[in-house]
Amino acid sequence: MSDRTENAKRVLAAQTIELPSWAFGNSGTRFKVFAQHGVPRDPFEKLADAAQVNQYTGAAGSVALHIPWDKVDDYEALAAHAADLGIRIGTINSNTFQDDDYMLGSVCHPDPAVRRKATAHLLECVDIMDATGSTDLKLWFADGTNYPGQDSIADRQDRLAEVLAEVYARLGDHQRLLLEYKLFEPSFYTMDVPDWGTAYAHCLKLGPKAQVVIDTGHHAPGTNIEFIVAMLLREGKLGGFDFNSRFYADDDLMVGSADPFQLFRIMHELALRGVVGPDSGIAYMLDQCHNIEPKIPGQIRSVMNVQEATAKALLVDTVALSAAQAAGDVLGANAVLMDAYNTDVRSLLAELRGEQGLDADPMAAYAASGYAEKIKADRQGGQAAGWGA
Ligand code: RM4
Ligand code: MN
Repeated sequence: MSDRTENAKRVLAAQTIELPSWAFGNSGTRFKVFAQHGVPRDPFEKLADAAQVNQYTGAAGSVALHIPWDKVDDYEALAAHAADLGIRIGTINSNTFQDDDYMLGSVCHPDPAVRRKATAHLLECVDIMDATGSTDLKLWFADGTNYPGQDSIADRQDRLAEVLAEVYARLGDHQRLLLEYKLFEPSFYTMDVPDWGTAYAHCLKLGPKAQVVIDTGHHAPGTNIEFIVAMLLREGKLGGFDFNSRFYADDDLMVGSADPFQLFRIMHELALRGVVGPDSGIAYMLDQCHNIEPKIPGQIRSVMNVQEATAKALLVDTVALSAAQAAGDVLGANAVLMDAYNTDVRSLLAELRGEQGLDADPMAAYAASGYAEKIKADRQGGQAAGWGA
């Protein structure tokens, strides 16, 4: 086995990808939420489903919560339940976009009372981090405007900065604030955090515990995301990823399904800098919805897609690449990259799984386990978790 393959296996064995609790509940588009049988009815059952993904991939040991969707009376009990299942609670995601009060925004709203309410929610999320042992607070704001003149662009930034500073001050030494940007939707004229530059500017002002999150679905079509990755890494401000894929807008499809080459290019930038592993300070997670496909295998497939892109990125012959780049060998450099991308890494990953005591084929192993049939039979009655609940 070549050194590169061996190194790839070592890095892949340690790689972890966080799962979003909301991927296990019912979801849909703004036209229709499709109910599936056997979906979790509470956060405890969401964790149980997430643990299945970890059981068959060995690479998904943590779950992100979304508050208030995952509100429980006893967060210590929820964290203990996760530990019993061999996983842990990861990022805490705030939600200031589903309350009537937030029609004109939350932390950027012109009314100080609404801003206060949103701030209180964010501070509550930090309390939940304390109770669950979570270290990352992920902030995504639906704030923005639909019409020119609707509100002051600059004043909204001041309001945002003020709230962020208050939340930042509440963080413990080991906790971080991860700020996520999104170009458009739900607002269409301006979003208050539309791009990485805005997120970066706020994080820079806040301090070292504030970092930027890249959601792969949150850019204009054609945006070179790997360039953003390289820039944020260079500035030490890349805090995490929300992986998914898109054809048109924020489609939240399975990562690597629409554009596996883009995912490879992103992983290449990360592999070059040696920041693929769990100690990198980069929170890698999925942020997807499975509207028409079964959810647990959808998550398993997504984890595998990230692993495949990572494996290919780790197989890039970086010595040959640097030599070709230094020599100005345009075609040679490109060929080195494409060689890695065109490598079939499925057998390497199957072999690795065997070494880890996992089934070589996680999709087949899950399908054969009977878990899907069991939850369909067991989860009768109660209210299925779903979009907006
Ligand atoms: C947003 C954003 C957030 C996610 C919500 C559900 O578009 O991507 O990260 O928490 O959706
Ligand atoms: Mn996201």
